[in-house]
Amino acid sequence: MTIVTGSWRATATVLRDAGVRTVFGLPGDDMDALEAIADAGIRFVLCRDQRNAVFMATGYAMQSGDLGVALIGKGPAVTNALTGLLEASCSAVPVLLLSAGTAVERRGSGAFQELDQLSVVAPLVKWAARVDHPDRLVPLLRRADLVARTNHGPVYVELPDHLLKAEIPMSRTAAAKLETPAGVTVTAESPALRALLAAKRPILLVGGGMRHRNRDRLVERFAKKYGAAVVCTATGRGTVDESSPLFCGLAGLYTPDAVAKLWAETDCVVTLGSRLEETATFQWPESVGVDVPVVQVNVDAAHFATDFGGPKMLADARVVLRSWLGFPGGRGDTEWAATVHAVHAELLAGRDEELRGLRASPDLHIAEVLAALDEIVPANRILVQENGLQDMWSYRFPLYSCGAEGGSVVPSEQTSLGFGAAAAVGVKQAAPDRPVVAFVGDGAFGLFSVDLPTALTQDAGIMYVVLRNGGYGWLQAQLDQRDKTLPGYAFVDPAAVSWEAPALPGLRQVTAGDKATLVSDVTEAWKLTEAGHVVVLNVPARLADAMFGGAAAGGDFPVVGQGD
Ligand SMILES: Cc1ncc(C[n+]2csc(CCOP(=O)(O)OP(=O)(O)O)c2C)c(N)n1
Ligand SMILES: [Mg+2]
Repeated sequence: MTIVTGSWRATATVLRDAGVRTVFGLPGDDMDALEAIADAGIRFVLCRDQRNAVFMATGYAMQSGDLGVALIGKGPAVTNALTGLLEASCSAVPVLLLSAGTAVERRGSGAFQELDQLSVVAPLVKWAARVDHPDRLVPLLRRADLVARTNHGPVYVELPDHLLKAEIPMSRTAAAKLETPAGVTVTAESPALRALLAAKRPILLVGGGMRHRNRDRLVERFAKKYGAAVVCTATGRGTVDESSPLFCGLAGLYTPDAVAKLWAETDCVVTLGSRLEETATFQWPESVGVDVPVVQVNVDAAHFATDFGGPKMLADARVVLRSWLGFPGGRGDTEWAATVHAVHAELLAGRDEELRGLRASPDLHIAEVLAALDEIVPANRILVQENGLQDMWSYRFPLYSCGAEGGSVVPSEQTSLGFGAAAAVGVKQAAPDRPVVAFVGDGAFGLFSVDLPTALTQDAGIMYVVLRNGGYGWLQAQLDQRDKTLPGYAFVDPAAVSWEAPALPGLRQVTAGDKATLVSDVTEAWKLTEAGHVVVLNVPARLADAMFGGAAAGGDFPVVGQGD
């Protein structure tokens, strides 16, 4: 049996054999990990902040569908990574977090940066282990890999310091290739299928669980066969071709007005790989899940939303779709399909009209920036999003749409501020040949900024469109809605609207002046990005230019969680 000296060297070998090509992280004091990873031919993206490292690994996993790996030290390094684990967990993506740990002989002695790390990460991971003996290292790492890939979430492995120079036995066997059954047999008695066949006005909701599972356009074919409207959750975005005539935008909070009538009339909702969280189901009609069945297909029973009645199928949604497609029946050419086509066309016409109106007014609008990006950056771009007051425009189909070639990475229901800005670095690693555009608020960008130098070390073009409204616009809008003012407190600083990112060597910045120069500004930013630069396109934004008006814009401002 081969013996490898040192836990990190053995780990690097296991990772390499598992196909890992990139690790994101910030090693602890000892540099063995860095050296071992580099020697194994794996790229180590050296971050400044562990939270960002896990965000990057999560972005990598979301884009590639493959394992994202982050590597960190111990104690505060682990607590700092927790928000990253929260995102990976809520996005249900395969991420492996590796950390250092206190040596077994020092545990309980008040050792430097000692922490019960297993307890701290436990609620956020699918599986966690501490390797206490050299013999367990390879089997536990292999299990971590299997669990992360199949249980849809992050896993954690701690490598304590007493193994730093240990002799680690490598396995005599190659890592097992995971075998997953190719099909399920859905019979005519299946309650889910019966609900589907009985439906006259179905809506198909595509969740994040369908990412990387729609290679041959199964969803679009299924929708056509059954004449269903197709909508998606934020995380599910990029799975379906949004130029398909049955596509009608995002669900819940982001539902375009014209689509509300489809929700009012539907008689069956089919959801694929979604947990039906609050944002995705916001303002659904009361009848949905009561009189109108919600057919849910998920791989994990814990992901079923039990607030909604209707058949539940525990299976891979891709496999189920294939089976459903094979069944005779389906009513593609219905009145309902015609209604859905008409809604799709109405959305496109509405966007054109809205843009015409906005272009005719003197101010620069975020919607116009999105239209310019759509025009100038090639269609295979991946848009990486945040969830602030103003970047939220990018959630509104078809103001921004993700065509057949396009990609999208969106934060989970947790909407951790700064996720998208950091994830973009991981997305670029996963898709080096595609344009990556991060569409972020200045608050999110500020949180990420400590790792802007990290992005610059990668010699890969990323375009950051930073909407500068002077700070935390979302919170300012909440404050502005109150009857009672709180003098002396503000979440935005009007002077900061004209700020730029810190001047760093190699960083290119373009500031969008006004609408007259918008196209040339975006073109310049894109040309620099295409040439391999990290580019910040600073866009001054007015608080009133918000998708959900708020008091600032004199419109309605839905407060999620308080419903109405
Ligand atoms: C870690 C974290 N803290 C707080 C929040 C709550 N939050 C949501 S949006 C927002 C402000 C975002 O500011 P910015 O990115 O500039 O976007 P803006 O709202 O200004 O458009 C905050 C603090 C969050 N989502 N995540
Ligand atoms: Mg802001």
